[in-house]
Amino acid sequence: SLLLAAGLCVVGTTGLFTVGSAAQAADIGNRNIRFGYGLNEDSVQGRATAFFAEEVKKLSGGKMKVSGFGASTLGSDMQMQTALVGGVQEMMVGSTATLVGTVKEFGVFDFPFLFNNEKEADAVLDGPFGTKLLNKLEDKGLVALVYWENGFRNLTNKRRPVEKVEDLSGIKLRVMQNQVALEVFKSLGTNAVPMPFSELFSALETGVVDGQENPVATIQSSKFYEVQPYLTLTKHVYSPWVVMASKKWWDKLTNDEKDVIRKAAIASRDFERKDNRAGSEASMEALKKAGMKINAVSDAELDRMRAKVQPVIDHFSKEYGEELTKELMAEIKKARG
Ligand code: TF8
Repeated sequence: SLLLAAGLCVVGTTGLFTVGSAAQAADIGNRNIRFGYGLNEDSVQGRATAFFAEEVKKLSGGKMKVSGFGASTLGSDMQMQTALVGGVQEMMVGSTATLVGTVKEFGVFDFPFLFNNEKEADAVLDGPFGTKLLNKLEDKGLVALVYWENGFRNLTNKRRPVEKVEDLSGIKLRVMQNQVALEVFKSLGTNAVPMPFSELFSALETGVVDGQENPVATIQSSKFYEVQPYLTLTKHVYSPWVVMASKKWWDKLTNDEKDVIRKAAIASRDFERKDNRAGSEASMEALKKAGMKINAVSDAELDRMRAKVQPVIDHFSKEYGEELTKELMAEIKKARG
């Protein structure tokens, strides 16, 4: 065992990453990190936050401790963003949709039918386009680290199965809090109501709204099946999440501490996307079992929806600058190969 210890020691000092020794040599102090998220603990966000916490612990030799706070217990996305900017909360994950008030260009990710599949989304988000948008947050007091996947959104409601665009007419639909989402769902004929996610379950339960849209994983983990009989598989938009740190806090970290957070964030991204993708089939099964009536929408009807929302996309493309949308489209084309 003496030999073994010596061996480990050699590995440690030659720079190969052995946890204890590398972390000890590095400039890492004791840090408590509050990490907030909106979904329940038993959700993709909860699992990925636990994974991130474990990675940070490993990479810091146990010195940096991440505590996860789920179910919006630290506030809605926007409240958490404010807390990060003010330096009174260290980290969070939240929707790009709620960042549009801070960096308006994030609104492009609320354009319906932008990505055809996850591969395209990964390439664009992790590539120069996605990175450029993340970097815009730094001036606003937020250090954005990686994108996690929320995923392709589908529609639930308590009124009727949605088979064609006309079926959306007059449905009181909760939408995420930005202009793009609002105008998109108005153009589809719904009575769109912007609302933070933290208020959504009770709004569905009490009938303040008839429906909402989110990926199947969230429909399951947030128990929307308890109050929503109809699920329509529209995959109308792909939503990313962003893992962020408070810049006020970040600026006080040593380079080695920043390195730990960055590495753990990248590992958590890969874990979360895998987990989300592996789980969506099971979520569908669970929703069926829970009694939801699930229907798909024909391609012809999806095309009609596309046509209805196109003027909204055109409008906001102009607002963000045609350059930006051109760049985005070029990146998507590249990803399509
Ligand atoms: C929404 C989003 C949320 C997530 C979560 C709170 O509908 O999809 O589910 O952003 O982080 O508001």
